[in-house]
Amino acid sequence: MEEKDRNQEFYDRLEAKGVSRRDFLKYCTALTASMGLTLSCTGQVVKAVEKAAASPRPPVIWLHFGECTGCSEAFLRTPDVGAIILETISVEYHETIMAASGHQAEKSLHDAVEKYKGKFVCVVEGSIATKYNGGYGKVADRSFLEIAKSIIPNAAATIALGTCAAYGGLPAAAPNPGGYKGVKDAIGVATINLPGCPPNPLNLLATIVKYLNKEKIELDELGRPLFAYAETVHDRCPRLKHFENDEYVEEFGSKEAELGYCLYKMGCRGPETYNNCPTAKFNDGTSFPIQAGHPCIGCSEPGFWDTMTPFYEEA
Ligand code: FSX
Ligand code: SF4
Ligand code: F3S
Repeated sequence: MEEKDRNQEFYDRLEAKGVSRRDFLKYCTALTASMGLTLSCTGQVVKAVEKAAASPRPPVIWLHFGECTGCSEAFLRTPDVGAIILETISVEYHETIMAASGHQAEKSLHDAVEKYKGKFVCVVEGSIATKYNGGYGKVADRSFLEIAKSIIPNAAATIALGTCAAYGGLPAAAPNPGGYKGVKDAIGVATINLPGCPPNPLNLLATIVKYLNKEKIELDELGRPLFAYAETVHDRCPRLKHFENDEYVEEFGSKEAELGYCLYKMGCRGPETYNNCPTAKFNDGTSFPIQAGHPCIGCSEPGFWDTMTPFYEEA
């Protein structure tokens, strides 16, 4: 099929899901910002997403362990970004959105792993109980630990979505009786970590697009893609003007920089938190915690919750 026709087919599929071409371009603009690129690169990003959508959709097995499902909710509640994500991957198993339950669900998981051994992408939400032989977290009488060990090593790549899967997150908060850990620490496999509680769906989309286009995803020493996590929240904060300098105003114009005063004295952890929230934003680019008037609580850092509490106190 010609490239033009393939792209048209992709746009038709999105249209059928209620995402117009105009909406798609809007998300590509947001995606460009979330990748830390200047807006003049939007055309390249559009092409990258089109190219990714034209490649065979990789089978994805999506596992849930100890967590609140906020990570899935974050992308399912951003329906257009969710639709684009679901147009580029083929979700073979996902407990929150699948119709099957009970034995039928167990069978579909088993069948998907057998069928796509070595080829599927595993997306993991939530952390894994490691103490007492994994006894503190089970599905269908199998521990998270056992499930993780039997499935994840068969994946072509593993994305740890959210702070829980990346570093342990809330289930690992003290005293952590179950010995909850992130995926890498629990079973020793390499993961691409997309922390955040919840993580930004645009960062998941950007990771999938890069993966499908066989672009190298540069990671920092904590397994986070540099395109999204190289700078701190503070580096791009719209309230930065009131903190130290006027560079932000020059770069982004004065409107956002007049948002209000710095929240550092209210306990803002923006200076020690690596994430692209100020440029990617949440809820279809509406806002992010600091823009909405709340200090950053460092939700994407390893050690969150323990190292970031008590909130509302200067670090
Ligand atoms: Fe954790 Fe995600 Fe926070 Fe919740 O699955 S990162 S508790 S938003 O849901 O894992
Ligand atoms: Fe930095 Fe937080 Fe102040 Fe923004 S509100 S300038 S992130 S300390
Ligand atoms: Fe989390 Fe701070 Fe962003 S609380 S969502 S890392 S602004």
